Amino acid sequence: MNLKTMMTGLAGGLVAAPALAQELPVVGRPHQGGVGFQPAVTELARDLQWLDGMINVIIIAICLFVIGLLAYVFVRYNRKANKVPATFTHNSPIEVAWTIVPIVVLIFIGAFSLPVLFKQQEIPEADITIKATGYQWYWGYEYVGTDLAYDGNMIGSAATDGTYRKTPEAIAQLEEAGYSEDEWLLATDTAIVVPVGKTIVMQITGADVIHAWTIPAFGVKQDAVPGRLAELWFKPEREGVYFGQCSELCGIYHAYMPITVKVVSQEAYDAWLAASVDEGGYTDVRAVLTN
Ligand SMILES: [Cu+2]
Repeated sequence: MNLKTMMTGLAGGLVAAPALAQELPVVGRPHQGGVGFQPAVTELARDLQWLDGMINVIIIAICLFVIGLLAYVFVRYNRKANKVPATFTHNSPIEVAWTIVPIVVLIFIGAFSLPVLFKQQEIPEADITIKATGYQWYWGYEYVGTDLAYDGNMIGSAATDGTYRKTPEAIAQLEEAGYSEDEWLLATDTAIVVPVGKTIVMQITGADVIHAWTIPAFGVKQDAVPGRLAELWFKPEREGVYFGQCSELCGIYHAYMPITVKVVSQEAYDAWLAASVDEGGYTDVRAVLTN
């Protein structure tokens, strides 16, 4: 490292440190006017996005075929072009064909979709297990095997400023937490922190009514049903910030209980976990990010 790089780095560090700049890129979030998927950062998400594309091709082909048949019938068999209509009522070969062909199409789709489903449902050995409990209207998290447990409330929700509106105070809280103004309704005061490249198993349950925990970029979603403990798993491949939202209508503030996951390096995770266990609750992961 030459002197200039060192000085620049030092100066940058001095400027950035007090503000605790958000150093993780925001990877998984919805965009205004967006229609596609969020970037896939797990094998599960890649699988289901591929499956969606493949089934779309089949659907479009079937739609074009049916529209083509209809157009042909309109032109060829209208009253003018076909003055004497046929009077037969059965055609066995066609009836067999329109029974067999859809069965083959469904078997083909099932042959690709069931393995994708089973991969989600067969929970592998976990590197880290986290329990998520849905409450009206926030999420509670417990790092299984440690004493660490904390809640995740939306910034600008009842717990943080009591209004559920995008007030100047809520915007200030967002900025202080390292989020942009348009991440209101997505960003939470704490986040789930996990290391990149590790298998994370989430145990999902509900405390009052049914909620659902999801991170679209991971390709996972699971209902949080009171009295039941369901599981999902993911192995994130890219460091960054990922947002999700409660996905089961759970009451008046359902739209105000988002989910934030921060995927960091193993070293940052270890440092964050130690600091948080020490403090007896969530500590800001930005304090231990070194990149
Ligand atoms: Cu909900």
